[in-house]
Amino acid sequence: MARLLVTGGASFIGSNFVHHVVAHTDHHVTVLDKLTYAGNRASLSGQPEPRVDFVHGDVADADLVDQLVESSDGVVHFAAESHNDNSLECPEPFVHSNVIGTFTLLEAVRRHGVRLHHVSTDEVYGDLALEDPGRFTECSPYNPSSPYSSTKAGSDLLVRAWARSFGVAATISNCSNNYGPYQHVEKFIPRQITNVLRGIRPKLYGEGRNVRDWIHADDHSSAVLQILEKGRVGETYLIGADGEKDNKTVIELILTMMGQDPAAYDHVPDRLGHDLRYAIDPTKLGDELGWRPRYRDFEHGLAATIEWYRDHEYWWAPAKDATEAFYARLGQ
Ligand code: NAD
Ligand code: TDX
Repeated sequence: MARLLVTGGASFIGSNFVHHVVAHTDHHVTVLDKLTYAGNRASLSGQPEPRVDFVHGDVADADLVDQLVESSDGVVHFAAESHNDNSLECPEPFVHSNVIGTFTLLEAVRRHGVRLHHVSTDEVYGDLALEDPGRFTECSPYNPSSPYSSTKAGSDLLVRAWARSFGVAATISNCSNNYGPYQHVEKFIPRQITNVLRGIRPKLYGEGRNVRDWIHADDHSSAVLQILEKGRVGETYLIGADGEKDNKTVIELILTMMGQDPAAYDHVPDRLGHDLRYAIDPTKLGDELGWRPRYRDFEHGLAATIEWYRDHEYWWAPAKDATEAFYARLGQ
């Protein structure tokens, strides 16, 4: 049995990963999470107590991180500010958590010789043209657009430098857009589902031709666990599940699946610098580690996600009003 430290384990994807590790391994998990507006302890409820410990703290707190890393066999790093729209309004917490937080963790794993898996995003590569047949690969050049993606790019580059110069045993993954249970209502899919549940019209940025490459959070978790267990140290792996869809298609699908008129949504002003298209080529992960996604049918996964939000209003309702007030200030 290994002792895993999971930073940001109360997040959407981090909590999914903790559930996945508890179900599929005998590892012990210590979660380190600051419980920002995006963190939610309720996302970890139902975990058997001896398997998961929770530490409330900041990944940029060097003393705390040193102590936790020293008593771990491996670290999986999810903690981050993750929302592009917030980063355009107020970038400072992104620099703190994503850059300083990753630096702090790297110094600790370097001191204690502990393996690190760094969880990152395909947004570090910028965007692709809508008509471009290409997809991102591990060799794509870094070209981030937003304060969020630039701080994630910065954190990836720190990990690469600490691996090369100091021999830190690190891997990196860059994944596409996740969906599934426990995602904050600020994000595209849960925002529209909970809008419909509240009788608010869904909101589409601009014309909605932007393409995202959707993957279920459970598939992201299984990929991260495989990279941690079998991935080659020093390597980057892209994670994706061939899920390209434009935003207009997704919003109309949500409305239809929820029994509404598919045209009953509003066009709102576009995001600044809005990336056009993300698309992942996951060949390396499949060929080297044999990873395959389990959720191959987006509509099936979306239907289950809609049901989850219907059944878990207690989980999302406390954040809904503040989120919509934020968007109202932006006119979105
Ligand atoms: P989220 O916004 O749901 O949660 C972020 C979590 O990090 C929260 O629990 C928050 O409390 C914690 N946190 C923030 N700053 C912290 C700090 N300084 N110290 C400790 N904890 C802190 O995030 P998410 O969408 O689940 O994303 C998790 C990770 O996965 C991020 O690193 C993100 O960049 C990456 N990622 C997300 C997606 C996606 O589609 N959401 C895709 C690819 C990669
Ligand atoms: O109300 C909305 N209407 C809308 O059209 C919202 C919230 C979003 N959008 C659009 C913007 C994007 O094209 O939907 C798309 C998805 O938006 P987000 O959910 O904000 O995700 P995105 O900006 O693509 O980034 C996500 O995927 C990569 C995560 O938030 C990042 O953390 C991850 O790195």
